[in-house]
Amino acid sequence: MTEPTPLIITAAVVGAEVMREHTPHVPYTPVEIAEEAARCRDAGAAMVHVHGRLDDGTPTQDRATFEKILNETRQRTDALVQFSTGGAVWMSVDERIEGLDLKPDMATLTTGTVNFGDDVFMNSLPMIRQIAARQRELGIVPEIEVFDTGMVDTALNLLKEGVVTAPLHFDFVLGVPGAMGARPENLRFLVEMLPEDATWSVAGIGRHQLPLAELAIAMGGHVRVGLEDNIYLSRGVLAKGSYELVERVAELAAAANRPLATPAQARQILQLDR
Ligand code: KMH
Ligand code: ZN
Repeated sequence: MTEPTPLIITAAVVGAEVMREHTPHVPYTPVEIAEEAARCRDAGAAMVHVHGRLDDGTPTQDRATFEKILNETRQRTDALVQFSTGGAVWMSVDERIEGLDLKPDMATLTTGTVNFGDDVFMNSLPMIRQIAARQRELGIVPEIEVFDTGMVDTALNLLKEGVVTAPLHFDFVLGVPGAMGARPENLRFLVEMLPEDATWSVAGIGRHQLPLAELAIAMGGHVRVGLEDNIYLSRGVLAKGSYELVERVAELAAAANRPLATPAQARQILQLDR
């Protein structure tokens, strides 16, 4: 019998939308983010996905903030660090990729424009090409963020053009209002579109987070959880941090006999040293 692929849990500890008014547990400062990253690693995460925040919680992609986040995190944990290049909906591309030269272990690349609640998350083809070119130049492997079906097609077209290189790693972000829904059949459909050598994870938004995580574990994919995407552990119960959501996924993985990937294993599975 073949051994199951170790499960990579990515903890999205802070995004650009969830504020302290929504949950007191969202980290803002680089030290808070790094401490949360370490708790998530202890709970079983191999990677953290991060955005920057000013001390008052305002989203920022400022290079100096990312430098502090990276240094503080690396002092506390061996978790891989993935930078967002999505930032917040109002940011320019130049602003969104300012910190990439700090060489995080990975960085995101959204391959299309999408409604994002009442806003629009803008990613025109020239913008995508600019972000991908910078990542290539710096040797950073992208995680392709997919909010809707056409984004997979675009990624595959960019692969043919050589803008991104195989093997691709996708993260399906399902359940953003205005984007693709978080139905199980949507996940199955997206996975069927992928080339043989691709890897994937799922990030369900809100109440869809843990059910989709359980499905991804069963399907052999990987999982992203955390306060960026969902602030509740169960109905009406706030997670005390992203680490509690990671703990829950670790339990689901144990029940399904999926071992958890270490950061070194995640690096190998995603071929980050290609
Ligand atoms: N904050 C969203 C508009 C990413 O991190 O790459 C975009 C986002 C995607 O969160
Ligand atoms: Zn993000």
